[in-house]
Amino acid sequence: MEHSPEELIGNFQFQRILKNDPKEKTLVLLGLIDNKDAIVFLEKSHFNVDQGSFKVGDIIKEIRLINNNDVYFWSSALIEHSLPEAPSGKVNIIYPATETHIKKYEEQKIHYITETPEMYATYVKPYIESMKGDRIKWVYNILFHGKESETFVYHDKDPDNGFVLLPDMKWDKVNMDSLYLCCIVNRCDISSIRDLNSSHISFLENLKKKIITITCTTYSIKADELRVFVHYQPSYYHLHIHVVNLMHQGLGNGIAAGRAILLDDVIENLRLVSDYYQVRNLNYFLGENHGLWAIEGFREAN
Ligand code: M7G
Repeated sequence: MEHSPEELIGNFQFQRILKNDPKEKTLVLLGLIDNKDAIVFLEKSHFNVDQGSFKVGDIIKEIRLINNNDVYFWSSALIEHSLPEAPSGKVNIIYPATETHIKKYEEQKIHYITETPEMYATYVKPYIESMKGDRIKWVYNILFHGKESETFVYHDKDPDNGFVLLPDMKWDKVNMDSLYLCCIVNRCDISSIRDLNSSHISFLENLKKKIITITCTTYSIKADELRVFVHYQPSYYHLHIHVVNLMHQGLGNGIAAGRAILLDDVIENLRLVSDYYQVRNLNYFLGENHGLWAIEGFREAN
């Protein structure tokens, strides 16, 4: 069942604001489409300026002085988008949205977690198993059912070492400053970094080398301009790697300490200690709406 975004937005009945972030310039709305929950995620694009032909007067439609003092002038303005062909915003829709989706996007208190190997074995691993099914259907659609294949940047079909590299749904595919690719591995036996050990080093090294070479040849960006990382906890438990322009700072918690771990650091840690991710405590932050936070034993063990 395919829907067009126009149709979904046209039928969207607003219910409440889940989150309104002034810094990230994002607004997340909850509503109903055909009596089913739906999430609409709005994000204002940042300025996409063509150095050669840019005239600031062309994009400012109304300017009204608020005040001035000495050499300082501040005004309100109606600003149009910098390049006429560039999108001024991005709209993501999740429909039908599950309770987990709603909770993920909702404003919530966050807590610092020190996850011991025992907490992982007792609470996190069973939680991960329970989250597989439908929650990562989109991953299997990409890997095995040709979904989004028209956008693939690269597809290596080898079942053990292969992967898909494709534009992440966070990227508008236009603005290079916010370049965001997602690399999803074909193998299904690695849910998170907790499953990695030294036997995966060459697999990860090969992955990293290929991701960087392909990204840099496809887009005019250099290797030292990329942030290549994984999340712990990730939202989806199937190994995937985030490949993002370093310039892209507007990612809030997505690139923060306590969530993002550089792929190079993962490899380096495995080189130093073979079972690094099995034996150590992992520190991260977690929203109160996260399924793990709902587990009393997990909260008490923290
Ligand atoms: P994550 O670390 O599991 O969670 O990353 P996060 O979403 O909290 O960052 C999953 C990544 O996959 C994110 O960067 C998502 O934007 C991206 N993503 C999620 N979905 C459902 C899709 C999708 O259907 N298509 C594509 N191309 N990317 C997706």
